[in-house]
Amino acid sequence: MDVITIGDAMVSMQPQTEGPMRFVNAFDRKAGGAEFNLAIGCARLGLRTTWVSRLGNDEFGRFIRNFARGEGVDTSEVKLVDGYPTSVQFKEVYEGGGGQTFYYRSNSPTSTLTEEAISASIFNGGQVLHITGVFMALDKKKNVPIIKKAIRHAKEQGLFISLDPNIRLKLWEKEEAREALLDILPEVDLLLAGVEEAEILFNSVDPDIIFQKCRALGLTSVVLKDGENGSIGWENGETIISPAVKAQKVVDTVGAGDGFDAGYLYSWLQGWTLEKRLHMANTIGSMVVGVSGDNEGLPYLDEVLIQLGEKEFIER
Ligand code: KDG
Repeated sequence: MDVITIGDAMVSMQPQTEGPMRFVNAFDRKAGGAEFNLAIGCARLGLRTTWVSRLGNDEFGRFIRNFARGEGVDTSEVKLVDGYPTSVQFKEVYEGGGGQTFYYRSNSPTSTLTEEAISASIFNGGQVLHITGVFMALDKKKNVPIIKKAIRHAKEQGLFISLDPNIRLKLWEKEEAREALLDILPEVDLLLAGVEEAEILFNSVDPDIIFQKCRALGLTSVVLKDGENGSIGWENGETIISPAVKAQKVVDTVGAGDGFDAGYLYSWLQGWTLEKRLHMANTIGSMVVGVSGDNEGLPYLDEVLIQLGEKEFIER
């Protein structure tokens, strides 16, 4: 496998109209979840990707598992469990692509994912373990040890550890997130954080201070994602500012960060320069926001190459 990730997924009810949810009468049934989106993004780029999860043994669970399978994600570590209905999120979307999410996931099927399920064999032949704060936030007490075990196995087998804090303040308090994530960071090689998340973690918005603090924790690479302002990368003392790639349109910003991460990991695995990796990641982020849904806008490799001007677009 190229990339292995662990986390929850939900049925995502995407509103057909903009504005407050209390006035929305029709939704499209889609699927979402930070680690799930990342797995789809990686698979669409051609990476061999494993997603470790638990879903309800119900129609929604089957829908999500089949969706992931259809995208070519390895779901051999996704089990459908009885007694825990598949989680659901309802989204509110406003003009300009922003909005908010309402979660119905307090008893997520991933409650049944235990440390024992994280065997060393999951990481055999893998290259990257990607983890995010969402899974940790769902049950800090149980899931942080799971993540630590996954990191231990992954490191023993030489995998690169990537972390996106993905701090969801509807799932945990800033202080809790900070404490848990800072505890994990010394085990991580690459941090892919939004600027607001970096501020929560490091009490600073100054990239140099953030990079210094990360270096002190032993990280070798840090990327700060700043949405429509682009991103800044730091690796082994080198800092690169990568300007934003302008989105053709912005209809739904959810999932852009996961697309960014998938693009970054893909290009890291290709051995591309930091500058090229950031540009690839920014480009994918800009493509994701143009499509409604958490992962529908994640591009296939050919589509990004066309966007990057590296492949010709033939209309007909
Ligand atoms: O990163 C996007 C995801 O966060 C979204 O698909 C679902 O909010 C979500 C979550 O908590 O995973």
